[in-house]
Amino acid sequence: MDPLTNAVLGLVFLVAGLAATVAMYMLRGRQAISPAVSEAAPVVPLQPKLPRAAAPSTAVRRGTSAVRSTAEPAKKERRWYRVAGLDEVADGAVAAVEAGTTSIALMRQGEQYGALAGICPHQGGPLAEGTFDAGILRCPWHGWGFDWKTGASVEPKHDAVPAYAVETRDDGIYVQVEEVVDTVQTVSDVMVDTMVNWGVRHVFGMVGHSNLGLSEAIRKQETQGDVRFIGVRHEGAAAFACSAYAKLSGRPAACLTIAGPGATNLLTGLWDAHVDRAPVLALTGQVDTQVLGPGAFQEIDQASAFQAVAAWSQTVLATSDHAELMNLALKHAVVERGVSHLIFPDEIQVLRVPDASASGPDGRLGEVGITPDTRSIDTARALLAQATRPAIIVGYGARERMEQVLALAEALNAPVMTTFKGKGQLPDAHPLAAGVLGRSGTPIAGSLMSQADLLIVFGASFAAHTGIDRTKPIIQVDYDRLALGKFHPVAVPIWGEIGIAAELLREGLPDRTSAGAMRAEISRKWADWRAEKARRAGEGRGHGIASAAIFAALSRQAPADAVIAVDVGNNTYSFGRYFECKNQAVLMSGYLGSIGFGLPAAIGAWAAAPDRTILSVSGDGGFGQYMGEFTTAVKYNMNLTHILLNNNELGKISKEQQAGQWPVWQTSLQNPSFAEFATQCGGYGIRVEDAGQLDQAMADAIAHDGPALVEIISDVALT
Ligand SMILES: Cc1ncc(C[n+]2csc(CCOP(=O)(O)OP(=O)(O)O)c2C)c(N)n1
Ligand code: FES
Ligand SMILES: [Mg+2]
Repeated sequence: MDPLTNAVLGLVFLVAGLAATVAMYMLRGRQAISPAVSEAAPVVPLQPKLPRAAAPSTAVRRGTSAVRSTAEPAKKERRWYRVAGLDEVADGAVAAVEAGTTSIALMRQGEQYGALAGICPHQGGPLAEGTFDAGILRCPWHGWGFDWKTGASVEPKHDAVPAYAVETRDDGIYVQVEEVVDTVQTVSDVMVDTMVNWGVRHVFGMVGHSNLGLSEAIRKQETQGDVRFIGVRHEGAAAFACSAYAKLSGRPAACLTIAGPGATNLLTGLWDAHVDRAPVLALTGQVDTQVLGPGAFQEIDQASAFQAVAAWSQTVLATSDHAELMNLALKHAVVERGVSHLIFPDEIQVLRVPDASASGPDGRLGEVGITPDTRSIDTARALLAQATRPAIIVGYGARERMEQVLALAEALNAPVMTTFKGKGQLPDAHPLAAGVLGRSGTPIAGSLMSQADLLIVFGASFAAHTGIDRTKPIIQVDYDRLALGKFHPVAVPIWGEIGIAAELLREGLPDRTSAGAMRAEISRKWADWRAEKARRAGEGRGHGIASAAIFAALSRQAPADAVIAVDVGNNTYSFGRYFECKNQAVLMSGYLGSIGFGLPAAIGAWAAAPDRTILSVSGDGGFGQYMGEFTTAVKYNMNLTHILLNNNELGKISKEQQAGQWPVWQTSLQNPSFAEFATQCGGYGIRVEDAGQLDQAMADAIAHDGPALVEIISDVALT
């Protein structure tokens, strides 16, 4: 080939290759996610986001003009980058370097250099990891060869790879690349912007192959301070973190995954949110629409996989009204208090939509202050007037309305007991507090319920675990009509907002004269129970510390306003029974009852309430499921403390086997030193083998500024 033809051909290959590379690289994130982005100020649920420069109009524009977008050429600029020192690449070698955001295979032959795109045009093989010989760079995957200067394929019919200009300067080797510099918004930009307008401030997840366009939109929002991304080690932790975030704050956070395995990893945590009625937004990547169907790599039918758990699920298409899809996702999550799911095929994420507008929640949600119907209030008042020993049971659904419920309790002089999920909704030191009812509860609550002649139940779901006595007359208040009389008839089902209902019930109550008696009775029962707890705390068989001692110490050491995420197992039952709450918020995997919830939930709680002390409690079995997330806590310097009860056993399962007269089988655990593990992750770890060390160890761990773990050797039999 004569030199002129050679040069012309090289130029053609160069231009064609450049276009391909630019398109390919448009799909890629531009730089690493910065962990140092400042936390956005906490927001009121569903308020528009903080004002910022160049905020898009929140007007809803129906039918975005998305599809006209891709035909428009992106604005590009040529830039030189220093990619290597003068002697960094050995003669005859190829090295992987970066010119800005472009991956380059840099080759050296004598004093000459060649620079080709680092990604093979065949299936994306890493060219810089290939072989370079006699002026030909061969891809390590399937062996395609490319001329090291022009990028032309040495085999007929194969595509060329882009080649770049190289210069040797005094201070090193420079490569010139063409970069996209325009800021035309993408489908992802519009949707993430809309998501932020709905008040979503945190995204938990893992960036990867099929979500990079979406990740880029999140990254951009993060650099503006509007959203924070927390990269986890397992997507299941992202979903649990979102679930806990919503349980604590009432607001949705989002979780982000790739297609296939990333998406399926979310499912346990999403089920937790679904069955406990917590709003969560799941964002999953998907393969290109072009290859949807035949079973491409990592392609699964995500819509079907999420069908049973999602209140609402949609695939984002080129012709979708993108902002509106995000509106609907968040509206369903918030109103139905469940999981919404958006599937983002890869190429749709980066469709350019210059004329589309973001949207938001304005005018899309009604108030939830439902006033109960007067007939049911009148019937309930008549029952209250006759009752001599009414008792109040509060569930998790009443957590935001405790002030009104307690005012009613005071007026009635009624003891107030909580479900396990409602633990902490009133301080145990309150003169009418009777602690937790049921299997993880106190004998105080149990005996006061059995002596009551009327139960007034607010926001509880009548789980078997709580064991609300159905033989008693019951007034039940809930704002979910399906929850009323869910398993059996109740005397008066009241549909309405709990605070409003409690106030209406309080109005016109007859004067109750036995004011002091009930308080004195409750106080006596507490004294008896505390004496019993102290006796149990003193027990020891030389096989570890008794749970009563562990939770007595935690009751002393946990700050009054801490958030405590618990797990599942004997450790959790013991927490329910022995820990005495001040004003702490307790988070749990209630209806799903998944072990492993505790640590990821603490991560979610840390994001939702950065100013509160965050604690989590689990056993060795539960911690083992997501222990990798301790590194996540270290990475983001989360100020949280995990209390780990190590009994070398799936203790609760052993107990179940014994109770069912099965042999105890396969419940022993092979554990590392968890305290050392925490230290090796870069956190603070301490091991406690003696009850006398509990308080100091907990105090030190809680005082530590960053993630801490207290490993307590506990006795499996002393729960
Ligand atoms: C994901 C999941 N797998 C299994 C179970 C069943 N399960 C309930 S408690 C428990 C044992 C937990 O052991 P550990 O965390 O050590 O707590 P311990 O009972 O010893 O305090 C298991 C396996 C579950 N609830 N969730
Ligand atoms: S990916 Fe390079 S030859 Fe196949
Ligand atoms: Mg255990």
